[in-house]
Amino acid sequence: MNTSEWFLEFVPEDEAAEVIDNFEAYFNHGVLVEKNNELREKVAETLALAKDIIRTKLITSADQLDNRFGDPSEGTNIGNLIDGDAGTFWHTTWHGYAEGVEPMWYYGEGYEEGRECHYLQISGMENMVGNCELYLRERDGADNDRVKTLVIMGADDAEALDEDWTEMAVITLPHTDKGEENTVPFTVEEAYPYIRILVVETAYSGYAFRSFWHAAELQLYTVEENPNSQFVLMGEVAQILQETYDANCATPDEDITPEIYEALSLIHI
Ligand SMILES: [Ca+2]
Repeated sequence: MNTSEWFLEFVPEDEAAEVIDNFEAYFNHGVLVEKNNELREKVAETLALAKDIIRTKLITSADQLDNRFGDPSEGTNIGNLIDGDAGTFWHTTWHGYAEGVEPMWYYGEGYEEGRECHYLQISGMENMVGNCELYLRERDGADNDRVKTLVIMGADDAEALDEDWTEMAVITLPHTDKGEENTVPFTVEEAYPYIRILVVETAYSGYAFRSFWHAAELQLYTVEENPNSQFVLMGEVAQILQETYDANCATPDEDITPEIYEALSLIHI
């Protein structure tokens, strides 16, 4: 007569830890989300490596930065934005209006109508098109007026009238606490040699939006994939990984399920 039997198998300690870890993820949603975020980071690294991403810095000289809104005491050195030093910053004017310059009035959809915005104007941006990235580091010590939402506008002429600037992108930073860093992808359909970065919302402790803002570091990049990369050579497999990753990233943390986690985990070898 056949009977079923149980076998006890030796499992190495690290494998056992992984089994327990996965088991916990099924019953504790916080653990699942944490593991899913770790997995997203690993997949993002794999994808970037496979695509052989070429990242090009677009602000290479402080001469590209127009200091019309620089504060007379804390905004005189606009090069502070690109000096690689988190301890130095640039501040738009909080001593009344900048001389001879009016703040731009932003009428964009979704924002409070008639809000006045200080902007940073940048030249030499004719290559900012396609897949791009914004890097912004908040100041360590400032309680108020940290950048939260910004609008990028473009024009063919440095002196174009306000109404002739075209909206290129709207970006809300995910990390707006003191000293936090942001790297945010965005896409641009049409390039313009001049851009303006208008800040339309700030992060604060005690004050609402006051028009003026500051940042420790700010940079813009174009992000290109190598056309002969491993990603391209992998064909369909790479596409499926990309699509599964995109679907995972588009799912809010509260909706992450073990199945969604596993779908990405299984394909990422
Ligand atoms: Ca700096």
